Amino acid sequence: MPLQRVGEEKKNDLGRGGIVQSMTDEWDLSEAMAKLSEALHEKDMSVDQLFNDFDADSDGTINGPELHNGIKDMVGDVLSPGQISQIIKAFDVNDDNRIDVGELRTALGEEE
Ligand SMILES: [Ca+2]
Ligand SMILES: [Ca+2]
Repeated sequence: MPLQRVGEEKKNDLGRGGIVQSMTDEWDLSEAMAKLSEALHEKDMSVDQLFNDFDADSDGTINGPELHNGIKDMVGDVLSPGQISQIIKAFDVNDDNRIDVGELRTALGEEE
């Protein structure tokens, strides 16, 4: 094991302690968001970078398929369409069924 940063250990237990069941009823939106936020910090990316990464067609919004692929690449979880739409609903402030960069910032609690 390489050096482990103190304080990270507790958070990582959630994802690494066991098999992550992304396809069950146990799936939990807040946990998915926490993982996304954690991945962001691990990769040392800003929310803007993450957004540009997810927004495959660069139209300034993230739709369902983009979110699905983005989470798959970023977190490694393959989410169901139902789970994706739960995330979009939770993030989507202006109700256009897409996530814009401001909504993503709010959702991930960017502190800048
Ligand atoms: Ca897009
Ligand atoms: Ca929106």
